[in-house]
Amino acid sequence: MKKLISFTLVAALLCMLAVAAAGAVSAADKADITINGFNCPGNEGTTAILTGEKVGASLLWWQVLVFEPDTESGGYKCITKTSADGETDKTQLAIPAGGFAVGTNTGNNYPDLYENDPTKEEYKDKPNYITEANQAAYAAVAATEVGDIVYLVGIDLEKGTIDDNASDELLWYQDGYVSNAKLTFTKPSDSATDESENEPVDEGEASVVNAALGKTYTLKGLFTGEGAWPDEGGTTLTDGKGATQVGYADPAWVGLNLSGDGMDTAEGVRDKSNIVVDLGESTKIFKFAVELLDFKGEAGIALPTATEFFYSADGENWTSAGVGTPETESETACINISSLTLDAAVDARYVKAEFEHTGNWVFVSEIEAYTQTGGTDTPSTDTSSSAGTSSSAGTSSSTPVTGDAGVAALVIVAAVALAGAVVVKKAR
Ligand SMILES: [Ca+2]
Repeated sequence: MKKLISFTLVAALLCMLAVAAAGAVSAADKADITINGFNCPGNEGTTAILTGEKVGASLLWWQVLVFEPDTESGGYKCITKTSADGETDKTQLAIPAGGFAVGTNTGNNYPDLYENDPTKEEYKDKPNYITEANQAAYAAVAATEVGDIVYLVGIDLEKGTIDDNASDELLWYQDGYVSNAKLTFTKPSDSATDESENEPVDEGEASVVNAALGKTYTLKGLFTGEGAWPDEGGTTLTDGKGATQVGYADPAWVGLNLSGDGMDTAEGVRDKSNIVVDLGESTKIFKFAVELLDFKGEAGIALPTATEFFYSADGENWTSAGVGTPETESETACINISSLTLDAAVDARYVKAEFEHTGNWVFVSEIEAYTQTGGTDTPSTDTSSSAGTSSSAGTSSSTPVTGDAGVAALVIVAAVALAGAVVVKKAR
């Protein structure tokens, strides 16, 4: 069984939702809770797993959720929710056997506080603990209700570890920090994203993974002038998170401009911007994708006239893999994917997406390069649905289905029934 982890359907869903009226929100639609700490009640700006018999710390300004194992779902059920009101002491909050708590706080921006009040010596020389990723996790905890079921991804409760890139030099609130650890509201397929709770993968079973996830990259055309849409910390485009807003206000977007860094701005030249990802080692890649803001030219933002994908062994000599195709056809502005699937995988240490600009701006939120691991079949994106995902899988058999996407597919079916106007091309 092959699986594709893709933002394709999520983007399609967002396009559809722009048309369809918002439906009922089930637990499965809730945003993942990204985890950036483990048993660290002294940290600011953290969303951490807490284990033990009790929470054991007052955590007055933290939201805390408590979960117990749920045998029926195979996940964990939220049994207690407490607020960050500055008064509720969580010290005695019990954690059930085999369960855990999640604590989250926003932290302080000390440089800002100190600037506003230089008499406060205690603010001096302390960092800004407020990060976008943790703010999102804080909001996701707030949206969680007692009775919700969550699943662990990249979290080992027994070892007390999470799958992130923290080190002595790189801390959870610093630029460049990436965490793959999260609580999801939909059951993950037994894919490579879940390293902790997987059943053993059968011999010969293939799984498709995004080799660009969490990797470093360089940009040509990043606009750094006034009104920039910056690339915060150089991780935005491989953090596995797509945009959620059809508009440039979403910080998930990075703005590449005809007059951005490294662009040839000579009269009559329309230089091409690009993203180059270092995959770290030679990797067999069979599919490339970028998520783009399809803004129909508004504010100078449009899909590129062409998105060409390249690969290289040394980062200097490039071979074109071909030109990507937008996966969504929409009359209205939307989040779109330009992707390219190859007949045969190529060896790539570096991959590049090069944009021929239609407007001044290309807004991009993610680049992906897919490889297939553990399988004996030839690479393909003709994925079958994984067992145990939503019943909608059967209605979209040619569509890649993951735990998330299964839900997306269900909502898309509903949205099509409601709207009936927008054509969504299925990924090939
Ligand atoms: Ca991203």
